[in-house]
Amino acid sequence: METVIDKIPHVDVDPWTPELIDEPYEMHELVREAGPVAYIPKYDLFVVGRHAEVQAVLTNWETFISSAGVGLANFRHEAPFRPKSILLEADPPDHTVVRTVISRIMSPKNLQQLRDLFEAEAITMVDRVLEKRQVDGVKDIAEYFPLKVFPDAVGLETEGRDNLLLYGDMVFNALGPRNELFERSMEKLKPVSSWIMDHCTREALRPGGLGHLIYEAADKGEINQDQAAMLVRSFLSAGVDTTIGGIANILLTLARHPAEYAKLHANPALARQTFEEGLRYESIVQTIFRTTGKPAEIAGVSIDEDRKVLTLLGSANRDPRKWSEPNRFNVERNPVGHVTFGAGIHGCVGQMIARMEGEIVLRALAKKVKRIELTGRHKRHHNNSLRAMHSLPLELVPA
Ligand code: OVM
Repeated sequence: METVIDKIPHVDVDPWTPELIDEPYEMHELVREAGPVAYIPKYDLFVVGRHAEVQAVLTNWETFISSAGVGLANFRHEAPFRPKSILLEADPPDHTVVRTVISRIMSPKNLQQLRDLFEAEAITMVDRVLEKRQVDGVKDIAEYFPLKVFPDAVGLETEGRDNLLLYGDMVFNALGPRNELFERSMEKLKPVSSWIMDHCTREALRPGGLGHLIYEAADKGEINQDQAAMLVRSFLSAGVDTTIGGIANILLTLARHPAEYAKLHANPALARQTFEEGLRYESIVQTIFRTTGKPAEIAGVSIDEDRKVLTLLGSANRDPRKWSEPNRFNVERNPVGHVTFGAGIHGCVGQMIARMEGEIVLRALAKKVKRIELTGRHKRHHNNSLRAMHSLPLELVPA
């Protein structure tokens, strides 16, 4: 019998090879131009790369569910590598309860109280990197800043924070296939995940921090103690590698676009929209999946229940059907509608703190750095779903 798979375009690609992780944009174009929905034979997978369909899938949580996992693994048939996230890997009504709590903790009012602290840290950091002049944009800026301010805000001790990097790498690798990248990042699974879980307890969290606020919600009976620990785990899973990658990517992009950096330097008030355009231009999260929880339809194509659908976020962000000159980095563009933070009920709950971190770093740089020059080749850090960086040799020219 002919099935829908025979009727839609097939794209014979493996998005998780080192080559395509390094440089995904031609593959994105191939997927987008093949059709609104295509099929990847190697993984027996449906894929959407156009903005409209990515948006449609992500905003239809009744059909495209998260509780069967948001990676390639289908939790109806395969065990997750760790206990499921009660936030990321859940559907309403369970999801709604915990999302409400965590949304309130990440409210603009709470985040505003962190702003002065973040700004002071950024200024100190920029003064230090300007003194060195030759820096690694990854180690000295992109990793340094989020690894300082975010765990501080959550209320975590300083000791052992490198575990956060290793854990984030695992969590995001686990969204892809069980390939060598996944296996290698899992080698330290036991010590790293026990460090993480030990730091999700009430006792590990400074009173007044964002982590402790989760336990206060438990004290009020909104969630239970186990859920509180799991929500802290969500902070520690999603809050570090993501912002690090976002900052690394915008540093590389600015170094490659000196005229755009000059605009930012002339007008540091462009910091927030520059970071936003950076998020569109190089989406830090590249791939996220849904599973059809019932028979579904995408752009007129019928898809059976219990199928995995891959949404290519970085591709949607450069879809010419949505954006004019999508491959041009333009700090004066207003990139509303990019899907780097996803969309719908699972849209990134940390997006406001992420934007705040990016904006503050860029403004501090813009004020004191005249030019950002690439002094060598950057190296990507390969991860199954993050567009991450290993190193970025830069010279910072003082103003
Ligand atoms: C989590 C979580 C949330 C968002 C992203 C993420 C894949 C994890 O709840 O653990 O990384």
